[in-house]
This record gives sequence, structure tokens and C-alpha cells, in this order.
Amino acid sequence: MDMQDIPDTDPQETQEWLEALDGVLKQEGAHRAHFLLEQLVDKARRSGAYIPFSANTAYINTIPPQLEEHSPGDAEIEHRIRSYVRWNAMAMVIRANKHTNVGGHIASFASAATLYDVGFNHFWRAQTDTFGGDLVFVQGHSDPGVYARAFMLGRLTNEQMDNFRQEVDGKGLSSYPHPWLMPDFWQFPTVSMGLGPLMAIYQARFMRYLKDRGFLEAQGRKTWAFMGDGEMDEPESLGAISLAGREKLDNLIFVINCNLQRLDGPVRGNGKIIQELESDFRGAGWNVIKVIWGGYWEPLFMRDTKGILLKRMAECVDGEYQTFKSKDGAYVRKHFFGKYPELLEMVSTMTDDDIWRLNRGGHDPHKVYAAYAAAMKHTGQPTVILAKTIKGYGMGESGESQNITHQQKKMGTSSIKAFRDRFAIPVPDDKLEEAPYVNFPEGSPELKYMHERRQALGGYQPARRRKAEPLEIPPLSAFETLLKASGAGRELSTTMAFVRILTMLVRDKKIGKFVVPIVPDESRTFGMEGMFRQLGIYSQVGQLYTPQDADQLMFYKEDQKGQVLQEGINEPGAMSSWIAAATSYSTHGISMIPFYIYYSMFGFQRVGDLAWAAGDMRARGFLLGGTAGRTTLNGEGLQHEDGHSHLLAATIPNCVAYDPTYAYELAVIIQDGLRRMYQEQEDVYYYITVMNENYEHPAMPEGVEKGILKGMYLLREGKSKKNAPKVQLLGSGTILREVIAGADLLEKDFGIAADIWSVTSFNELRRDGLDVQRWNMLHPEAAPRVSHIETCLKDREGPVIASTDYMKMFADQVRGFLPTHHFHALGADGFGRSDTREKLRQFFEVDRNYVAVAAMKALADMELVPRKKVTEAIKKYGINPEKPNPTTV
Ligand SMILES: Cc1ncc(C[n+]2csc(CCOP(=O)(O)OP(=O)(O)O)c2C)c(N)n1
Ligand SMILES: [Mg+2]
Repeated sequence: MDMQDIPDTDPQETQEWLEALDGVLKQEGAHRAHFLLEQLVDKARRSGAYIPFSANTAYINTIPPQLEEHSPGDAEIEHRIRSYVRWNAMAMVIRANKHTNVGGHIASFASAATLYDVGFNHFWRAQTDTFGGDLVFVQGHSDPGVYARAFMLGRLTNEQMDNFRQEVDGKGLSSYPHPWLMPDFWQFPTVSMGLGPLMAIYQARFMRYLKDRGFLEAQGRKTWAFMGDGEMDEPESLGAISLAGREKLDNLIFVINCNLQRLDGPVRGNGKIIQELESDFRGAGWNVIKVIWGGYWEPLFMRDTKGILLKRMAECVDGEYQTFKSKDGAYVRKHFFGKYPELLEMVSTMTDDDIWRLNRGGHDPHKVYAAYAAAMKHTGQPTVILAKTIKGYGMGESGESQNITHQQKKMGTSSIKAFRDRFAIPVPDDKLEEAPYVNFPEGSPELKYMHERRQALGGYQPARRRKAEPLEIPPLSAFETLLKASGAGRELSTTMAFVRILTMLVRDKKIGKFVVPIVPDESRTFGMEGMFRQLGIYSQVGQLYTPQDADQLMFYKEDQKGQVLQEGINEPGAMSSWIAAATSYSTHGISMIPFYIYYSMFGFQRVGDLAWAAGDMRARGFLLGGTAGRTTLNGEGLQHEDGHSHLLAATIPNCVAYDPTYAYELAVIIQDGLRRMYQEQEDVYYYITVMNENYEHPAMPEGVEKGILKGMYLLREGKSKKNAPKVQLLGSGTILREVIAGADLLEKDFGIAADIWSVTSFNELRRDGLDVQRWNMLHPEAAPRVSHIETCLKDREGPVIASTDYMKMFADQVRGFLPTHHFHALGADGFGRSDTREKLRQFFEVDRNYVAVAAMKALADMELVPRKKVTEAIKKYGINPEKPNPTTV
């Protein structure tokens, strides 16, 4: 039952208890009162009463006025600075939209200005030679305020401001925080709602990991993350808060701007978002600081001896609170205070303007300062600050507290005028329409103050570091055992080959310690359990129990210095850890080398938006799609058997993807990846699929390294009688082995000479092909460039047949770059299902028999073999021509 629903059956008794409590509060203070209350609840529970925990407190500020820490700043100067920032943020959106339709947001920053201002002036420390810097996740669409401040500090020019959202000519400012587009400025992309909060938690956690492993000192650094109240509806926003609570991340501060509105309307019109979030976070072990009411309310609270004002505040829902601020003081008097005569009486000496001035906590710099100061000092828990604000604050009739405000990018002259007057901006009437930027003159106390504050905090923010010290990468010869043949009868999978490479890397004297193996509860799936003992699983409390398998060689070892991140069944979290590690070169100046291995199906398709953000963030690291391939991962069925992750990888411009077959290919790819990302510091990341089919691996043929990296190389030359028809067979991953077997059939049964190409990356071949095609289009009279695939195939005869364990579209990517139009791509389109590999490859029509038949058909189309030979092949290989298309069953 809700507290409010329990009837008061004995008011006198209630009064006595309350008076007793009052006495304790007055005489002995809040701590003692809290202790006594807990004792009472405990006693009641032990006596058998069912008293569930209520995670909510009253709808008032968590920090009472007498405990507020005071800002050492100059409140008046800060107010003037904030006013100018507000104006410029508004002006840049209005100006950008005068001649364009590029959009932008005014209302969100208008509600959040104080929250950012206090942080910039007093709390957020920059990265310096001796201090690592605080990490600040800015709410994406509040960025005009951040640009406005940077402009006033001389970090951005007038021209850049005027080119907000006009980036193509290189003089603009990005719509939202994007490190890809502004690599010296933005660190964290946040505008895909929910990813900021999630990534911030893992950034804070990764900072701990780096500290515990001895890479850096904690230095009291914090991760601050700003987000909207509407954004909290994203599962990603709240999905990892229990991790932050459990791991006691007191280096993490969330600031949720509760302006009560999202894009379409109220966030919780019929409830109270602040109360809802309070219980969510408190239940997850967070320190919750509510900043609901501004200082102007305090005299009223003092007079509220009977708690009627508090009762009114508690019973009002957010929909009403929003409506109040879209009206005026008279309306608030009538509809808020007017509900109870005592309240009307309480405000009887106040004018409507006085009532209108009653402010919300998130707009009161003193309250915000006190909350931030308390968050900085709090230990043992992460802190969330729930700040109540007004969306579109200052926009007046153009948007203040109005449902349409989120998308307002224009304001009428009368609203601009009201805005100017409200914030005392020195712009004359005849200039209002053009909304010129304002700044404090050189030498003015305000500008001096702004610079001084930042100097005191170590420098300007936001700022992003592009490079770290390069690492010394082992040469390919370090992986020698993988470059040799595995040996007769010695079978292994590419997953096992990968684990061997990883093991070699962690043992490397130079780079071993920088390696971060990450798994979402799948170590045993990939045969990595040996690393538990060898490297330890990271836990900031070490291991508080004797593991069940303690007597075994590879026992489950948790360790404060553990290197492995075992993230639980949590792909978004594991991906966020990977991102934190993969951008550590920038955020911490330490290049970490993360290898995140997971079921390939639960990669891009599950956490694709994070993978996109990783590209934006210039992440450097390895993603391993484990047990990949629609027919190779054979027993797991429809939800597991991935046949498209490479196509999803191809959507990310700086993701380099490979589908290798042999251990030596894997070694070459990983070694070169290390070189490119950690020695050359290229902003790319790798996606590599590894499979679980065991087979023998040959020795690396001479001189194929370049081809492996470019995407294809000749594995075997077709051998047959002179003048025999020829075909070019392409294959990748485990299906390359079917292609080889198909070549044998063609040779043996039909005397066809088949050249076999190992295609390590159809994605890279296509990129190269497109790039060459584009250059040739733009340089029509120059000697044409030739793509790698064309270089490989241009002097070869016969049609081209490709087969892979992925959708046909995967191999089909190269169609336009072949010297012949006789091309047939086989692939595993359709829903997967479980069966033996052999049957699945037959079902999906990617096996040796289909390779042979497709080759015969293509030869017949070229009139190089008679058509009846194709029929003969179909019969010979037992293929039913009326078999349904696998995409339909
Ligand atoms: C994943 C995702 N979905 C939708 C959007 C579009 N969008 C941008 S802001 C916004 C409303 C945000 O409301 P809130 O979080 O309350 O922020 P406020 O502007 O009120 O501060 C929406 C729906 C987005 N950016 N990302
Ligand atoms: Mg909102």
C-alpha cells in the first residue's frame, strides 16, 4: 500500500510520535533521528511486520539550506556570463536557420544553462601534464551552450558559430558532439539517447580498472554525464546503473536535467519523474541528490509549519508543474496555492511577479553548486543529481514550458526582445532580428573571470587528445608457430588460433599489459577459460570467496589486478567497456588494446548503435565475432547462426572487417591491425570473424601477406590439361574449404581448371573498388587506376564463382569490380536452423556441390561447356532442382 493510502486512525498518537521525533531532530540532529527511525523499522520487521522499503523521500531538496556548501564564486559576474552564454546559444541556432533549414535546439540548453555554467566555472578540471582531467558527457542537443561559451573564450570564431550545422566546407560546428567531425573538441558522442549514460558508467568503471592495474592514479577524477529526463526512458540509460551502484563508482556523477518535458510533451504528465528516478537510483545503490526548489521558496518553507505546502508540492503532478510555468504568477496563485486557503494566505503579501519568481532548483546556481560540491565529496557510491528546471527557460511565448518548445529553432522578435530584457543583453532594438553574438570586451572583469576560472581548473574544455605514445608492436615472426602448417592430424579452429595469438600477445614484454580481453560470459564458449587463472578476472574487491574449482589448474580467479573483463551476460555493457578501452589513448593518454569476443550474432545487430558511436569516437581495438557463420555454428539455430554481421560491419566507415580461414591469415591481420592502430595511430577498428570448425591449417605461402591484408590472394593455381575451360573460385572463412573441395570436383569430374582465391575481406575489396572507380570517374583522361580485385583477376580466364557462410550480398559486393560479368555469388540467405554442418551447407546451397554446379552453369553461359553437362553435374551431385529456395522455408 502507498503511504498516502493508509488512513490515520489515531491523529493524537500520530502527533505524539511526530513531536518526539521533532525533539530528537532539534536536540540531537538528523543522524540520530535517522538512526532511531531505522531501529524502529528494524524492530517492527523482526517482530513480523511487513514494511517494504520506500526509496522515496519528500518532494524537496535533499540538501537542507543549512548544509549547503557555498560557492566561492562571484554570483553577479557569473549571472552576467551565463546570460551572455544563453543569448549566444539561442542566437547561433536562430542565425543558422535564417538562410538554411539545418535545425538546432534552443529550449534544452535554456533549461540546462545553470547546470553547465556551475560545472565549467567551478568543477570540471581539464587534462594537464599532471592531471588526467574529468570526463564530461554533454547532452547532445544542449551543445549550442557549450559552443557559446567556447566562442566567448575565443576558442571558436564568429564564422564557425555562424556555420553551426554547416560542416561540409570545413568551417562549421557539428550538430551534436561528434569526435569524428571535431576531433580536437568533442570526446564523447551522446546524441543517440541512452548511449551517453551507459558509456559514462563504463568509462568510470574503466578508470577504476586502469587505476587498479597500476596504469594511472585515481587523482579524484570524475566522470560527469548530462542527460535529459525523457532520455531516461531508454533501457540503455538505466540498464547499467546497478553495476555502478554495486561497484561503488564514486567517481561517477549523473546530472539529469528534469525539465519535465521530452520532444512531444511531458515526460511523466501524470506522475513525477524526479520521484520515480529517485527510487530507481536509490534502489540501485546510488547517492541521490534532488535539487527541486530554488532559494526563493525558502521563506515559504519556513512558514509551512503544518506541511501543507509540502503536501501540495507532493500531490501536484508534472503535467501541472509544466502548465504553471507556461502561464504567469496569477495562474500559479490561483491553481497551485489556491487549492488550500492556508497556502493562499501564505502568499497573500506577495505580488504575482513575486510568485512568478519562485524558482526551480536547477535554475538556482547556489543550489546547483551545493549539489555538485556534495557529489564531489561523496564516497562509496555514484551520485545522481536530479535537477528540476523549465524547458525553454527565457523563451517566453516562443517556447517556455510549451509542448512545442523542443523543436523551436526560430523565435519571434517580441520573444527575442523579452529574452534580451530578461537577461539584460546589450543588443539595440534595431539589431534584435539579426540576433548578433555578444561578448565581453578584452580586459573586462567578466572575460577575465571566465579565463581565470578555467585556468584555475587546468585549462579549457571540452578538449580531445588525438594521439598517445605509440606502442612497440611485435613483428609477424613473433607469431611464427601460426605461420607454419598445423601438422598432419593437428586440427584447430580459427577461434583456437585466435586464443593462441591472444595468449602470445598478453605474454609480450612490450605490449602484453596493455591487452584487455573482454567477454560477455562466453569465455568457455571460446576456450578462453585458461585466462581466468593466468590473467585473473577484474574485480575491484578481489575475491571474497573460495571458488568452487579452487583445486583446479584453471580455476575461476577474481582479482583486483585482473586483466580480463568478464562483463556478465551483457553485450551493451561489454561493448561500452570495449569503447572505454579503445578510446583510452585519447581519454587517458594510454593506448589499451581491447579484444572483445562474443557470439557474432549478438554483435552489430544487438549493439549496432554503440558500434557506430565507436566509429565516431575513433575507437581503436579488435572486435571478434566468435563462432560465426550461418552453417559453421551449426547446432545453435536461428537466433545464433549469423550470416550478416559482415554486412553490418560494412556500414561503419572506419571498421575494417575480415573473414579469415587459416591461422596464418589471422596472424597477419592481427599483427597489421596492431601496427595500424597502435603504431601508426590510425583511427580504425577491426572486426574479425572466427569460427569453431576444426581443420588442418597449411603453412603460409610465400609472399601472400599483402594480398591477405588487401582482401584476396591466389591460394592455388588450377591445374588441368591444356585448353581445358577455366574458372575462378573465391571463398572466405570456413566455406573456402568447400570451395577447394568444389575445385577438386570440377577438376576430377569435368576436367575444369579452377584457380582458388582466398578472400579474406569482401568488404575491403569493395571499398578499394569503389575508391578506384571514383578516382577514375573524376580523372577521365589520366591512366586509370586498377583495383586490387581487378589486378588479381584481369589476366585470368573463365567465370567467377564465390561462396561464403554469409548472405549472398556479402560476396556480391565485388560484382561491379570484376573484369567479367560472369559472376555467381553463393551465400547463406534465409533464417538459420540447427543441423549438421554438412546438411546446412547443402540446405543453404554453399557447399562443394553447389560451387561445382554454379561453375558449370557459368561456363555453359559462356558457351565453354555444353548445357547438358550442367544437368549432368546436378544429377551427379544429388541436387534436387525443385528444392525450395532456402529463403522461403
Ligand atoms: C535513440 C534516440 N531516439 C530519439 C532521438 C530524438 N530526440 C532527440 S532529443 C529528444 C527528446 C529529449 O528529451 P529529454 O531527454 O527530456 O531532453 P531535453 O531536451 O528535455 O533536455 C528526442 C526524442 C534521439 N536523439 N536518440
Ligand atoms: Mg526533458
